[in-house]
Amino acid sequence: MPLPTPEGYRVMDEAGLRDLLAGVPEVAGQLGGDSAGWTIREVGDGNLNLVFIIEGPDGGICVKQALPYVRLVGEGWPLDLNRAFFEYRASVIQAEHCQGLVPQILHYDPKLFLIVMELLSPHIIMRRGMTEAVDYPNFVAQITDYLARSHYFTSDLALPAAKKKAMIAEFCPNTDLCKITEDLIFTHPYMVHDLNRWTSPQLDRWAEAWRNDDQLKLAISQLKQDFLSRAEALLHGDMHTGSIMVTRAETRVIDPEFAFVGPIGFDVGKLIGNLLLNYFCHDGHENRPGERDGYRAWVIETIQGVWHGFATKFVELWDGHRTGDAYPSDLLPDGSPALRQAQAAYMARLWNDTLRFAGASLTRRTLGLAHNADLERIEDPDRRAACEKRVLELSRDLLVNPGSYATIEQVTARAEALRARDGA
Ligand code: SR1
Ligand code: MG
Repeated sequence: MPLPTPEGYRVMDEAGLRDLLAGVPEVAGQLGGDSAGWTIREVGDGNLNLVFIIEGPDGGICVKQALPYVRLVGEGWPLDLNRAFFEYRASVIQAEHCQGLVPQILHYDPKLFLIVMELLSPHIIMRRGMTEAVDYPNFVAQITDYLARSHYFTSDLALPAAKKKAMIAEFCPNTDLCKITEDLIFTHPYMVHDLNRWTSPQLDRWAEAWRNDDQLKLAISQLKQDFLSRAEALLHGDMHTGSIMVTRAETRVIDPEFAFVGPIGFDVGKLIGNLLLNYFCHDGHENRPGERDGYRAWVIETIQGVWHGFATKFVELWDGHRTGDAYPSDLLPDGSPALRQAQAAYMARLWNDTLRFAGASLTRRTLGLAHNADLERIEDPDRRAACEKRVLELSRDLLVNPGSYATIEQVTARAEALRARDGA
């Protein structure tokens, strides 16, 4: 029995898409020529959706359609089609604040749960580039603009309370996608669960240790509570290097289908966690020890730059755009010591959140369902497991002892020390 879907919904194929797009003048105009001559390819290799690239004589576009189930798992895991709507809405909001850093949306079809957007070319998924040790000189400057602006301008620091509450209400129903995160990141890797997987038998004892570690289970449960309850700003919701497309000059953040109003540190921490994971993966890819030392140094610099750039820009926005209802200037005048104190406390909490969410993302990519190509592409399981053990060790420390890291340099130093200790 196929899964029930709303009237008017059908899974798109080449012919259906050709007809549909031919009927949307602004899209057909962008492709040019006769629709019969357009080339259409399904290229989706993500966990959830169909993705098509359509090319005509005048240009190309990208189409993303939600399936009524999790593509990675199949029809046994039904999934709300409305995620396409949340992605569309988040994309529109983010484009207001982060122009040039997100793909342009050309059309949304509410019956087909289908988004037509700008084709990013020659951009590639950043994770692919980073797994092959490609550096991106403009990445830090651009991603920190995105992180600071998308979060600041959707927070209570910039928005009046009524607008902020309306935004919370709009994204609140994205419960299916939040539930994926709640389960896959904050719960399953710390218990016995059919969906978990890891490099076995090398990591069997590590997975068991994670399940028996009360301190760790308390830390991840407290973090889950923060994720569930802290409505700070509109989040991307899946902010990792697989959700970023790059050239050496440009950065674009894609795929905000997990968007909801939550703790800012979740996005920042997830990105930093994924960069840390990439740092560790190169021991499994290099042809001779040390071959990728230069690249590792770039990754470390990038991790540091992401935190510093984000934190600096966020506070600058706060100083320059005090348009929200939180921390009113009537009580805390511009430039006053009291405002500085409020900012320092806010950023200290965000830092602590960032560390813990980074830690959580490291464990979920090693012991949970969805792994990262950075590590998955290491063919030799012994070499892969050696990298994964360092990932897990750092993960636990960030989750359980975030207070022992005062600076991002201390985090990267710890990552470097783990490699050095193992003689990597
Ligand atoms: C079943 S979806 C698995 C993961 O893919 C997405 O990229 C999210 O990270 C999600 O947790
Ligand atoms: Mg995605």
